[in-house]
Amino acid sequence: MDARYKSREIERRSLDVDGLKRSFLEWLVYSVGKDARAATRRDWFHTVALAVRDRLVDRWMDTTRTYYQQDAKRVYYLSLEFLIGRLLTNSLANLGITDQCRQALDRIGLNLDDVVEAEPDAALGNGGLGRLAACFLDSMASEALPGYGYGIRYEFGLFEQRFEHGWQVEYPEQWLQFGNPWEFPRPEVLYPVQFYGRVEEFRDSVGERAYRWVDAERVLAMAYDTPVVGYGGDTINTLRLWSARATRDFNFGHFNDGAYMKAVEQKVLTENLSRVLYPNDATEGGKELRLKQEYFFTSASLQDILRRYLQHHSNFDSLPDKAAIQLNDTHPAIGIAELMRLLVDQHGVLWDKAWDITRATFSYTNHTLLPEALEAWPVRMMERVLPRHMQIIYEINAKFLNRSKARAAGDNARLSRLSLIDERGDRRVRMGNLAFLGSHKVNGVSALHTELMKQTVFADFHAEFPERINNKTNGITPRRWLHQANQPLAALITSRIGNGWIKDLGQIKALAEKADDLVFREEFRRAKRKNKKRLAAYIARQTGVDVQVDSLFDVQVKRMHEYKRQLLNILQAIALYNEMRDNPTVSWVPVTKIFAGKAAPSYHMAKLIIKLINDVAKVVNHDPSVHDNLKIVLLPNYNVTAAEIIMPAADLSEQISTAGMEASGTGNMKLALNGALTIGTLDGANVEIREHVGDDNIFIFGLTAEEVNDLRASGGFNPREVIASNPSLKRALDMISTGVFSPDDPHRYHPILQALTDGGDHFLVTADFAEYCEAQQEAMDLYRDQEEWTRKAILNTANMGWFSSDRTIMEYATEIWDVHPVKPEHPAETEG
Ligand code: D6G
Repeated sequence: MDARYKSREIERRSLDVDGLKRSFLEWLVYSVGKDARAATRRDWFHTVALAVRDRLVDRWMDTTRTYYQQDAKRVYYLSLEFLIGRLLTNSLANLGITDQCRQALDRIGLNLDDVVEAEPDAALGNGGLGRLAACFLDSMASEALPGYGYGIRYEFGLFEQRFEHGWQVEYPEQWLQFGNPWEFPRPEVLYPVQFYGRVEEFRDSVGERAYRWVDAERVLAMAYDTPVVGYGGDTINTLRLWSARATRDFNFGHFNDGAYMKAVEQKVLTENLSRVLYPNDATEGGKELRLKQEYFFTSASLQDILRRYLQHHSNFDSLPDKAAIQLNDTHPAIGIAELMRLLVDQHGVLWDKAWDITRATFSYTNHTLLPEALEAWPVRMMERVLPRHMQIIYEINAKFLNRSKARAAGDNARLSRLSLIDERGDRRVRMGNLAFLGSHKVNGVSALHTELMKQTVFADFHAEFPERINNKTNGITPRRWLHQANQPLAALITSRIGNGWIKDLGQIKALAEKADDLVFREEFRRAKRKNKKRLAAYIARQTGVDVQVDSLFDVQVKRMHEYKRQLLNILQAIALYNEMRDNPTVSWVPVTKIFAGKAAPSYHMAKLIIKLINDVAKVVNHDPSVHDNLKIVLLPNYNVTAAEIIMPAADLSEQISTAGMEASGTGNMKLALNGALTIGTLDGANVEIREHVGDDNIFIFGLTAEEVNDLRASGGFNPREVIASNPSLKRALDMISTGVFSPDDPHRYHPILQALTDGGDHFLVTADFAEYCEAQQEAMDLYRDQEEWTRKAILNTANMGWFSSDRTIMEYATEIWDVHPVKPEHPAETEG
């Protein structure tokens, strides 16, 4: 090879400061096409990202090649959402070249932190479910598991949230506007995906009845690959996202004048399929485009999975030994009917055999018990959009109900609950039931949630298949959520126990004994204070509000939803505000209430609660009589990047959902790992967090899931009585209803007050109010004793090791997928 090329090839791999610097300068000129004088911050971001990307491509190829060579069993994580956030910091840290990169940029006169700021936040998800998928990708790569993510390359991610006069207003999030240096377009990886049309019956070559789907509309799914760097950079997996492309017919057909414009219009409409992420955190049923998105990415992914499998195999017998497909919620559940279609209609596999293969390949994660959030597609829509799948679903259902009939012994109500079709009203396909039936394992995402699944939504299925439901408590990646997001604390931990915790978070337990060490406590506090200063500056930039760094940072960040009860939090804030005004001579613990979160654009109640928080903040923050002892801020546009600033700075973590309604939560884990004390109900993973951090280091209050259930069932709950008997609650509500916070529109909050009274207070805000205020008081009292508070904060960090997504993912790998770590071979490196 020409020496010039050889040296460039080596340089592409070089991880030292000089090599990086030379690459940066070269990339800026030859790929970004700018010279240093004219380069913007964004140009530098693209330059650095491309140079870093160079350094992982070889290992990416090696990883893929090793999987092929060993014909390893792969796991395919199908998810409609991947909330990955920015990738530069993550790639640098996982490759272990953050410091080198910082120095290389230094030598060019640039600051890495500024460059990082130019990266858009990839918000291809709504909240917990999508962020979980992103943490799982990180953990699979870090645990050397052959894992692939499959999803949609939305052109517009989750909307950008701004506040205008305190109201949420949505703007498009154009994350791809300036290009995405991390992705590799694969225009040759194209699969046809069909919609509509009809099903034709015919006799196959041996005279058997067979079906084909004809007269359908075709869309092409085109792949974009993003490398997923595991910690240490040894394993680099693939996230494959699909983008919709019109078929070539649109481009090359012969049209007369009118038809030409129509055809181009049609092309645009077709490609709308991957244009935008649905901004709902609980599915809004009945939207045809959503059904098409789900089928689009699922079908393309399955075709790709079978194509890869067939490179090594000539029949489908060992598909379950080579591929595990995980359904992240019911969004890809149509995949069960699709795999049946591909196996039976396209590859001639017999029905019963295809069904065994399908069930052995799929597994399903349930994320919610809320009945309104369980997907159910109108039969009429399914028949029109996916006619062959509807037939297949009927067939699966008929066989299943036939089998169950004998056991049901005339219990028709039970049979109709087990059915894949909800026959009440306009008939609907229950995607949860399909996912359950077509999977060999079904899991919940926290111990409590899994128990409740057995007792509620899937009680009948659980009786039918008692081995199928299992629990996999969610986790978070310690790389992004501690090592990268909280550098002051990460450095302190490493200085005491080494850096083994980054890969094996269980090691963090060793910090527990340092909780009694005065010097360590002082340093722990100093790290927290640094993070709080950073957040305070961010708050000032975003909202114009100055907050005291030494106040108690009380944080509730998550989607705006009635069951998450931001309303309970703001009511307590009003009560505290009143107390402070009534007792001006008391020396109050200064408190900063920090909220952030988006509401689904059509969720009026959640949007009204946003407005209420902003209205209350305006009054409280400008009232000199509380002497800055209380500040309330609602940060706009909560996303992964904002979370990385907020999580490390929190003192108190609000996890106050109505018990039984939050499946797991992962924000609760991020905050506790970063040394926040939780104030929470016994809901979701809070239950397990309490078990790990200990009862003394968490503030638990409120009704339990069982009590909530009993209270609702008894019908005896009267919120008006509760309000009447609690003067501080009554006063807070009176202030809202008389327009103290909305003088321009005193009736603005009528719907909220109505829901809390005549509406029966479904989320039991009033029922939990008194205990919540007591728990808040306890937290404030404890905060006065900084030594004791810090001790408990350290014990939180030290005891959160179990909540690493590495632990979660290894449980999936061994108990559901039967997938094992594969160490990639790196021939170029071993050749020297
Ligand atoms: C990823 C990684 C790359 C590989 C490509 C195709 O982009 O190394 O060549 O996937 O892999 P298969 O989809 O053919 O397995």
